[in-house]
Amino acid sequence: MSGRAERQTLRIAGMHCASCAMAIDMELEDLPGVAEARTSYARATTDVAFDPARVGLDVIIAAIRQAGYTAQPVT
Ligand SMILES: [Cu+2]
Repeated sequence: MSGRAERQTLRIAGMHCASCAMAIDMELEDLPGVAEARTSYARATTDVAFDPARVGLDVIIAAIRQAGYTAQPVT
């Protein structure tokens, strides 16, 4: 573990129930470099913690898109 973690909130579009949020968490936590993903269906956001040396935000957003949703970084 490098101990370096970056946190980012993403706004998610396309979720229609709480299991969509769980599906996104599982997809993201399968990615090497992602430490934690917490998706809220109610808030339509994902809070993701990742090691920027191992995985980029573009890869995270692509994985969400692959699962059938869209993601936009919240600044
Ligand atoms: Cu759903």
